[in-house]
Amino acid sequence: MRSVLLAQGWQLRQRNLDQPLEQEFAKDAGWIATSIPASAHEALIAADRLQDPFIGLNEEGAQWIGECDWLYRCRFELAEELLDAGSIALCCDGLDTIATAWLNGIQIFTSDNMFVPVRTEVRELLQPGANELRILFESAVRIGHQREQIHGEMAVWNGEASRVYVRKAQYHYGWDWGPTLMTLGPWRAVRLEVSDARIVEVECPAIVAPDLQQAIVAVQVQIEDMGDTLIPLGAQHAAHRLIVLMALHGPDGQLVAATSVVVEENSAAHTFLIEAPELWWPNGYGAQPRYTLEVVLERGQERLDQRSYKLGMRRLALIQEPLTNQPGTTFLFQINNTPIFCGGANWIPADSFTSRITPAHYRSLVEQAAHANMVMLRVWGGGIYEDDAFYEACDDLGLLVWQDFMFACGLYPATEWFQQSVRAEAEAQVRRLRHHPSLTIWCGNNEDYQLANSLGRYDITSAPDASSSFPARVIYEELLPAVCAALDPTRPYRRGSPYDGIDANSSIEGDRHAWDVWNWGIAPYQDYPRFVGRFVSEFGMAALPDMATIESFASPEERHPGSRTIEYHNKATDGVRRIASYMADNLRPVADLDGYIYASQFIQAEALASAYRGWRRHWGGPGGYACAGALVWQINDCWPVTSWAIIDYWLRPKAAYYVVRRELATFAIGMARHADGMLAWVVNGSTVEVLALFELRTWTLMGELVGVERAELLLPANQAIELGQYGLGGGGELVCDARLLVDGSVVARASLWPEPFKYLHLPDPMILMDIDGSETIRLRTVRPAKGVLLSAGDGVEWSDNMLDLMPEDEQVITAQGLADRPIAIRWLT
Ligand code: BMA
Repeated sequence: MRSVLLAQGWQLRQRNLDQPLEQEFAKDAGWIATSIPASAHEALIAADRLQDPFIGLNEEGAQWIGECDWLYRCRFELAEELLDAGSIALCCDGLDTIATAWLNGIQIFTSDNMFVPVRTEVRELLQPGANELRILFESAVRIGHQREQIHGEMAVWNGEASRVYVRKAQYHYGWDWGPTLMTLGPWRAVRLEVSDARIVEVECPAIVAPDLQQAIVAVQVQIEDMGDTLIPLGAQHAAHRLIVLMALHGPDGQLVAATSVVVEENSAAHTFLIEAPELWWPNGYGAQPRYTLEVVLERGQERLDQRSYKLGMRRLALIQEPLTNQPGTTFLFQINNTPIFCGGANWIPADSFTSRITPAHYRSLVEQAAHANMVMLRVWGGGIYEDDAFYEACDDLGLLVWQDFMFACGLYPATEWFQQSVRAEAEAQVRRLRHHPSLTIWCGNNEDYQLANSLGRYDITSAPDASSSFPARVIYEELLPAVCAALDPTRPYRRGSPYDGIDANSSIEGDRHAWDVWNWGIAPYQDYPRFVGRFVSEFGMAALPDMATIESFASPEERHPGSRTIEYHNKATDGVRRIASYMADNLRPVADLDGYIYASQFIQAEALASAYRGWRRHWGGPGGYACAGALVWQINDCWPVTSWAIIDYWLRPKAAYYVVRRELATFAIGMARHADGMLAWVVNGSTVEVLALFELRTWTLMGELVGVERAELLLPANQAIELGQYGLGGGGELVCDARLLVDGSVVARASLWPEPFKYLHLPDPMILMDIDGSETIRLRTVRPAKGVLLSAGDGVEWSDNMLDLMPEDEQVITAQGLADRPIAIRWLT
C-alpha cells in the first residue's frame, strides 16, 4: 500500500452564501494558501488576516470565522501508473466538522463528525495529471442551531447549548478554562491510499494469565483484496495467494515467534504464546517493556502492506468490592495483580488548534506528568480522542489512560442519526486505540449523569429510553458498552464520570468529582480531606500562570491584577472572585502582579497538598483501599489563561506542580491538627515492606526548637499507616516539621503550620542559598520558611521547588539547564 499525502497545495476562502457554490469554488481570487492539517484560523493568522486570538482580547475578533462557511480546494498531480492500482482511496483522517467533498466535480461524501475518519474509493474519478479535491465546511454554529430548532434546546454546563447536536470537540464552544474558537477544516491528514490489497485492521489483544507466567497475543488480521479481480478466474494458483507474515519480537529485539498464514475469506489469524512475559508496569512500579508485532501482507514475493504495533504485557483489573473498615466499595485498579494508587491528572486538549500539537509537545507534557510521579491521565470528554503520539508517550512512560468518550456536561440527543454517528465514532476510536497498554478504562461521558441528576432527570430504576428527558442513557448504557464489549472486551467500561448508579457523585462508591472546594459552596481547601471519594477523578484550585506566560498575551499596561486582559484570560464562573476569596481567607492582600501570581499559586499548591495528603491516607491496604486514586483537574491548558492547570500553556509549571510531585512520591507524610495536638500518618507506596525512621521536630516561628520525637517504623508494603496523635508542647504558634528517612536518606518531608497564614508574624527566615558547580543548589534556613519558590526563567528543570525549609535541614536541589543564570527566590512573608 502506498500513501500519497495531500498536505500541500491547499487553498481556502470564505464562502459568499449569496453566490452559487460552483461559482464560488471556481473563482480565482480571494484564496489563501494553506497546508493540511490546519484550521482556518491558523491559515488566516499565517496570512495576516486574523490577529492571534490568544493575545489580548483578540478572541472576540475571531468569532465571525465559525459563523461562516469555508471552501477548501487542493490541486494535485497524479502519475499515470498509479491509476493501474486495484484501489485508490481518499482518506480524510479527521474533518472538522460539517463537510461535503467533491473530486473532479463529483460529490464523493458528506461527513459531520470530526471523530470519524472518512475513507472513500475514488480510483474511477481520478485522472492522470491534474486533479482537484474540493471540500465545503459549513458553519457548525449554524447547523447546530438548525438542529436545535428542530429537536429542542438541551441543558448544558459550559459552552453554547447547540454544541450537543454537533460531533465536534465540545471545548471549541468555550469552556470555563478555554476560549470560544470554532475551528474548521481538515484537522488530521488527507491522503490517497493506493493498493491492490491492504491490511484493513489488526486486532491484537495481549492477555496475561492470572499467575503472570504466560501471555497470549491473539492476532486477527482483516484484509481487503482488490487485486483478485485482476486475476483471471481459474488462475488463482499459489503465486497469487495472499499471505500474512506475523512476527513477534521481545523487548530486547529477539524474535519470540514468527508465522505465515494464507489469507482465507479476507482474514488471517494466529495466537502467539509468550512464556514468562516481561511485564509492562505503570510509572513508578516497574519498567515499560514492549513487544513488537510486525504484520506483513504479501502476494508472491511482493510486499503489499505492513503494520507494526508495540504491545505491553500487563494484567488489568478494576476491583469494586466491599471495604472491610468503611462503607461502600472500592474503585481500585490493579495492574499485574498489584493494587495501584492512581495519582494523576485530567488532560484537556493541549491547544485550541489541535492540529498544531506536535508529537514533541505531547511527549513533553506526558514526561512532565511522569516526573510528577503521576500514574494516570484522564482524557476528558469535552476534548478530543488524542493523537497517537499521546498514547505512545503514555505507553512509553507508564501513564495509565482513563479515556472518556467525547461527551461532556450536557444532555445529548439520541435520535437515530445521532446514534449512528456516535456508533461510527466509537468503533473507529476503539479500533485505533485498543492495542495501547496504557489504555486502562473507557468511560461514557463527563458529568452528564450529574447534570441530569441536578435536573431530576435521572432515575436508575427506569430503563434507558431515547424519548425520555435524559435520552443519551441509551448511548452510555447500551450503545457504547456494546461497542466496547464487541471490540475491546478486555477493558472495563464505565457509564460516566462521575458515576456510581444512584446520586452520580457518591463518596462511597464509584468515582467522584470533588468540587466542594472551588465550584460548589467554595469550601475551604483545608477541608479537602472531608470530601474524599473511593476514587476522586476531579478536584482542583485555579491559579494564575507564570509571569512570562502573562507577558505573552497582556500588553505592558495590562500587567496588573484586575486588568481587563488578565481577567479576560480567566474563563471560570466567578473565577476572579473565587481566587480573591481564597486569597482573602488565607493570605495578606497583595497589589503587585508578581505577588498576586505567587499568592494564587501558593494557594493552589497548599490546596492540592491538602487533598493529596488527606486522600492518600485512605490507601489502607487489603480490605481498606478506601481511596484508590486522585486526579487533579487539570494538568494542562489549551491557551494562556488563569485556570486549574498545574502546567500552563507554554509548559511552565506552576508552584503546585512540585507539591503534587512530592505528594505523589513513593513515600509521603501526612499531618493534620487534632484537638490540641496533631495526627500523623505515612504512606509507603513501594511494593515492599520498608524499615524507616520518622522524625518530628517542632519549631517556633523564630526558629527555636521546642520538641523532638523519633520513631523507628516498619512500613507495610503499598499502603498508608496511622502513626497516631502527637502533642504540641509549648502552645503558641508552632510549626511541625516531619521527615522520613530510609537507610539514612530523607525520602519524604512535610510540615504543618498554624493557619490562617495571614495572621502570622513571619520574621525574615534568613535563608542561605549556595550554588555548587552550576546546577546544585543548597538551601538552609535559620527560621522556618514557607513556600520557598526558586525561578530562573525558561529551560531550567528543578528537581524540587516550592519548598518548606526548616532549620538544621539542608535541602539540596538540582537545576538542570541553569548554567550561570541568576536565581530569583521568594517565600511567604
Ligand atoms: C469539571 C470538568 C470541566 C470543568 C471543570 C472546572 O467538572 O468536567 O467541565 O472545566 O470541572 O469547572
